[in-house]
Order: sequence, then structure tokens, then C-alpha cells
Amino acid sequence: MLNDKFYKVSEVFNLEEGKAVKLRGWINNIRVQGGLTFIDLRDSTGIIQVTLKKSNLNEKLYEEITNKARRESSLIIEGTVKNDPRAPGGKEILCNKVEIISYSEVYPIRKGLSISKLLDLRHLYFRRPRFQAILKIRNTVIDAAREWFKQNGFFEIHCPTFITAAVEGGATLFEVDYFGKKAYLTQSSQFYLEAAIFGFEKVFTIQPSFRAEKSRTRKHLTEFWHIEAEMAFASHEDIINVEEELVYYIVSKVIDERKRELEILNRSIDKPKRPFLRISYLDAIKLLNEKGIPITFGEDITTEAEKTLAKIIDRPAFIMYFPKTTRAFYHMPHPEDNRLTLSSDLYVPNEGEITTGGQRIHDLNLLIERIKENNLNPSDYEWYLDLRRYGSVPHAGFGLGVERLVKWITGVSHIRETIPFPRTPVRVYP
Ligand code: NSS
Repeated sequence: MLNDKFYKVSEVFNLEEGKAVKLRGWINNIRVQGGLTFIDLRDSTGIIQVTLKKSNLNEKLYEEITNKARRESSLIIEGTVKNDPRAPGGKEILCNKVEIISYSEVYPIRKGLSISKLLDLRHLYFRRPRFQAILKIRNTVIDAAREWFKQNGFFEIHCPTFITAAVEGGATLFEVDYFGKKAYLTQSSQFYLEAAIFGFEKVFTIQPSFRAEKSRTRKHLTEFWHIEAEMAFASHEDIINVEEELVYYIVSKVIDERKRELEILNRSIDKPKRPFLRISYLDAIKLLNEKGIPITFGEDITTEAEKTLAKIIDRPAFIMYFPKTTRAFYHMPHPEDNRLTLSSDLYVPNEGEITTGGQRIHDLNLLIERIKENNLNPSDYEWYLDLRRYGSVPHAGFGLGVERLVKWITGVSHIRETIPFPRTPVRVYP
């Protein structure tokens, strides 16, 4: 069986009427109407209608199939291609031979199930065309990102998952028992990428980050995929230009190559206008205050404020120069206003933050000072400080959440839709 020539559903739509074909897949739907049975056969490339006529098949087998072959049963069919303007895609297959590989039990996913029950059945989701469409877009996002980095001279680095020092502060660290010692799951590969620039200058990684974030929002996961990049001899301005190019490239590629999938999701999205907006934190809080949202200088932008900003912008926008109070210790202070940092978040319309980036402190003493000001212990960051001891250079980088980006592009309402097996404070199964 494995060596026979099987056609794929998508190929059948390009074949002439009368062509003999053999296909394998699953029953997406089955309707019995007396002596005729219609099976929607699904494979990895699509769904096609297969018509079984009682008179064309072994009668016993026909009876067995119509009685037992439920949705999701796996099967091999042989038949001939027929043009049928009423069938989806304009073709169907008139079947003359069926072999059931495995009958399915009653398929548990159906209308009316609670979200929690549906999430328990996540391992069955791959069979759904809508889910497939989201994951295909996700794949294109990852491919496009890697492509852009390679075309622009970035070297791919793989960083560890077990780490010992917090990048983004201790509050959201997952602690693990590492042979009797304390270790954590990484929140960001940034520090490792900072080490790598001394050999490769421009580096990136695409790997999971972990946050023990209890907030149950539509945009937080406890395990998310993180695209991160770091550049030597680079400023804050340089890194936001990289972010703009990269995000534009990814979105454009999805729009050009995933039309069908965007259609399935009922999503219309245009290539973003350029240049992206650049709004200072100070202007952003002024704007928010005018809209009645009380944020005072030094506070982070709240979820509500983020939503408001995301509604106003007509294209992606960098919110720039966040105050030190809202950022981790490693951010370079603003040369003209010491209260601020050379950092930016990229906001996208109707969604909010998808990246965070900025220039790093490359001076050893200033970095130690900032670590102490944050009530951290410089000795926990020995190797990170070493990077400032041996030929330090100005450098900058950013992190982009894959699921946040896919959520924006696909327009789905919850971040869990963008990843095969979502991890949240209340879910580690399946
Ligand atoms: O915490 S970040 O804002 N920044 C960093 O981790 C930097 N150390 C990255 C860097 O400069 N190399 O996270 C970056 C992005 C953020 O903008 C989101 O898009 C995404 O990572 N992110 C998340 N996505 C999903 N769920 C959660 N919990 C989450 N946290 C951050």
C-alpha cells in the first residue's frame, strides 16, 4: 500500500474527467441517501466529494460502510474523476473500490462543547481546515522571518532553555530543580544572543520562552515562541529599522502566499503602510490622558491603555523611550533625558504590542550601577558582565512574540488559537 501511486486531493482538481485515481485519507463527512453515499474525503491538501453507488460496489461492503463508516474513519478509495459543477471545486470522484483502514469511534468534537472540553481535545484539532489555515500562516511567518534574517546577514544561534539568571525580572520565572540546584526556564534568549554578537555581529534565534504569568488574558501564554535578534555596532534607531523591515516582510509574504488561508479565516488585511509610526512614551501618555485614561509618568502602559492606542493607529507604531521604571536593568538610558531608556515597543492596529527592543548598556560600570539600582546582585550576572569586559561595543536587539504576530495577522480572538498545544496557567494537557 505504501508504495502505490496515490493522488492528492489537490491534484485531482487538475485532472481530466475519466481519469482513474486512488486516494487515501479520512472521512470529513458522510451522507447516506438510499443507494448513494457521499463521502467528503480529506487529506493534507484538501477535501473532495467521493460518490459511492451501491450498484457499483460489493453489496456487503457497501452495507458495512454505510452502517459503520463514521466521520474520521481512515480509508483508501479508487475511482474515476467526474466534472460536477455542483461539487465544491467542480470535481468529484465516482468510486468503484473502497478499503477501510480503520473505522472511527464517534468523533467527540461537535457543536456546543465548552472551550475547556474543546481544549481537552486539542490533539484532534489538526483535522480542522480552519486550524490548518492558522498553522499554515504560522509556518509562513516562521519561514519568512528566517528568510529575512538570512538575506540580511544574520546568523542563527540556538540558546539554552535551562538558565540561572533572569532576563526580564524574577516575577515570571519558572523554577526547576536542576540536580539539587535552582535553575529556571528561559524568559528570553537575549543575554545569550548578546554573547554571540562578539563572534557573528548579527544573530537571531527562534525558540520558546517561558513566563510564569498568571494573567489570564487573550494575549499571554506561559510558553510562547520568541523571535529574537541582536546586532553589534547598532543603535536603538538601527534596531527599530530592522524590526520594521522584518515585520513588513513577514506580513507581505503571508498576504501574497496565504490568500486562501486568510479567506478561510475571513480575514482581510493589507500590507501595512510605511514608514511605521514613531510615538514617544511621553506623547503616548499625553494622548491617553486626553482620552480619559489616567497614566502618570513612570507607569507602564496598562492593558486598557494598550487597547486604546492600538485602536487609534492606522499602521504599526513604535512607542519609544519608556521610563527606566518600566524596563529591565540592561536598557541604555536616553542621552537627553536620564529618566528614559532607548527602548521601543512595536504596536500593531487593533492588537497592541508585538515586539520589545532597544539599545543595551555596553559600559561595565553603568551596567553594574543599574543592576544595583534594581536591587539585583551583580554576582548573579558575572558572565553577562564579562561581555562588557572584553571589547564591549554598542549593541541593540529585540524580541517578537510569534503568537502575538500570528494573532494579529489571522485576526483570531485568542492567542491560544495560534499555537498547536497552548500552555496557559490552567492548561498543560494535552
Ligand atoms: O518581555 S518582552 O517584552 N522582551 C524581552 O523578552 C526581551 N528580552 C526581548 C529581546 O530584546 N531580545 O517580550 C518580547 C515579546 C513581547 O513583545 C511579546 O510579543 C512576546 O515577547 N511575549 C509574549 N507572548 C505571549 N505570551 C507571553 N506571556 C509573552 N510575553 C512576552
